[in-house]
Amino acid sequence: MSPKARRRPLPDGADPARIPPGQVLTAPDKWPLLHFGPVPEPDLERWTFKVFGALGTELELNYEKLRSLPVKEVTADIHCVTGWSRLGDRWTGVPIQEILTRVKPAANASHVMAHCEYGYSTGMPLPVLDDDDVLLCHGWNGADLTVEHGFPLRLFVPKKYFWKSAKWLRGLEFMTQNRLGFWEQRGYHEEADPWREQRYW
Ligand SMILES: Nc1nc2c(c(=O)[nH]1)N[C@H]1C(S)=C(S)[C@@H](COP(=O)(O)O)O[C@H]1N2
Ligand SMILES: [Mo]
Repeated sequence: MSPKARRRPLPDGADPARIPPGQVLTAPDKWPLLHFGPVPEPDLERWTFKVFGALGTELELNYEKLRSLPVKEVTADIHCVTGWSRLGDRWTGVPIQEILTRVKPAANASHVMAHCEYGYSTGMPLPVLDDDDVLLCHGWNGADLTVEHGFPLRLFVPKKYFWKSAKWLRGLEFMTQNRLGFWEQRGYHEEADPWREQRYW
């Protein structure tokens, strides 16, 4: 770790072993905002979330249906590729495995693309998505997400750099081969593991 990576002293109780190389904690009351383009204005009457592609059954949910699905809370750390991390926030949403058991990915489905408002996208191998800590997230520390942070729905994939946690999620596309998402096309690392500092190509 470079000495300048620790500009801020760790708050009491923060475990340095939870901070990946080259990352700095935000102040506890600061959650930075980062996105490309404008913040959408959600229209919950018309909003839909679609799961499509290489599946046994496609699925379309409206907002009410989405919020009627089972939820769980995951306590997890987040790491932005630009260098900030936050530890131990509580993230609430529909466990991805609730969705996977409903849509039944095809045997040859290997990758998933998250599709968002205004064309933002990010992709990952199916086993990255299919994990216990991955959520279709609508809540943070006990309240609904704010619109700026992705309400009504964001993907939450805490083991990867935070650009994989796509805000304003509208669809998941199951694919039989890899495709690059918005930042991946612009030079971000496809694997995005913060512990291996897979930031950019
Ligand atoms: N739809 C959308 N989701 C997005 C982005 C974006 O530009 N558009 N930026 C990503 C990046 S680079 C980061 S670091 C996180 C930031 O989330 P936050 O603003 O809630 O901290 O959102 C990710 N999800
Ligand atoms: Mo980011």
